[in-house]
Amino acid sequence: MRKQRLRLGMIAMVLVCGWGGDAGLAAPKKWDVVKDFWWTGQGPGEEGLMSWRAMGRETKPNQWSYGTINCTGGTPDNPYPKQIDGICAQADREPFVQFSPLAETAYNESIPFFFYFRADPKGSGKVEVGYYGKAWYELAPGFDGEGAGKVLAPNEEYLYLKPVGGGGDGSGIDGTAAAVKWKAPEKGTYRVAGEWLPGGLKNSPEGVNTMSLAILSSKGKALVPRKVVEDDGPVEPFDLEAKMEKDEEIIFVVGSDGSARGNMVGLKAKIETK
Ligand SMILES: [Ca+2]
Ligand SMILES: [Ca+2]
Repeated sequence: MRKQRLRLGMIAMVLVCGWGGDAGLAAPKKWDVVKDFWWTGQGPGEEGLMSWRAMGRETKPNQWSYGTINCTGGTPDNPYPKQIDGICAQADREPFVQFSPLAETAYNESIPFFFYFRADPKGSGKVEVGYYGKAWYELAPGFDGEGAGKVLAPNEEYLYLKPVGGGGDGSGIDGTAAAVKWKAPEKGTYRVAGEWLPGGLKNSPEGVNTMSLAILSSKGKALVPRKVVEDDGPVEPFDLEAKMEKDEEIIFVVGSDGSARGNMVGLKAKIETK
């Protein structure tokens, strides 16, 4: 009787622990566009960096990077597209420009926000990507609209992306976009899930403003094709599997859709190994 109980106990232990302790499935590796956001810049007197560190946030580069995609360049024989789409992300065109840590940063204590930015050479505005502590005014994603109330303080859910605004005639610069990249550490299949949160101002007297969204791979594939959304529109969820080579990148892109006003979008994204 006692022997049998011992044997049952052994079987139960094996079922729970598995042989050798680590014989179970490897835990998936996970990345989060907001929790992993790294910022090395500094405000006046380095206060920005001190505040960032006090929040326990990342300061070292990791799988994520932040910058702009210029899809509008090229030559007449070999033009880039004027809109964000797969070809923008092809490595041989090298349209992506990463923000320079330290040189292109902005910080505000009261929100707080911690941004990277790059001024458009044509003087039509700045591309911005960053962390924002809360939705601080009516244009910020999550302040109102159909995503209302989703961005609490502190904001642990959404990164902020703003493409360059309209300049001159305000047209044809959808392809001067804000971009967030994630580089696959190894070959494999990854699940990419999250949502876009359109900001801006609905029912503006200036009319309806729109923005464009896409998720691309550095091989030129559109993992989620370009889609146009309106100011303060509903959240746009995504949930996909991507087969990636080592060092291939997933690129989250926001374009202006050729118009100037607002053009702010929040991004929530989690990536994990399958
Ligand atoms: Ca709004
Ligand atoms: Ca627009």
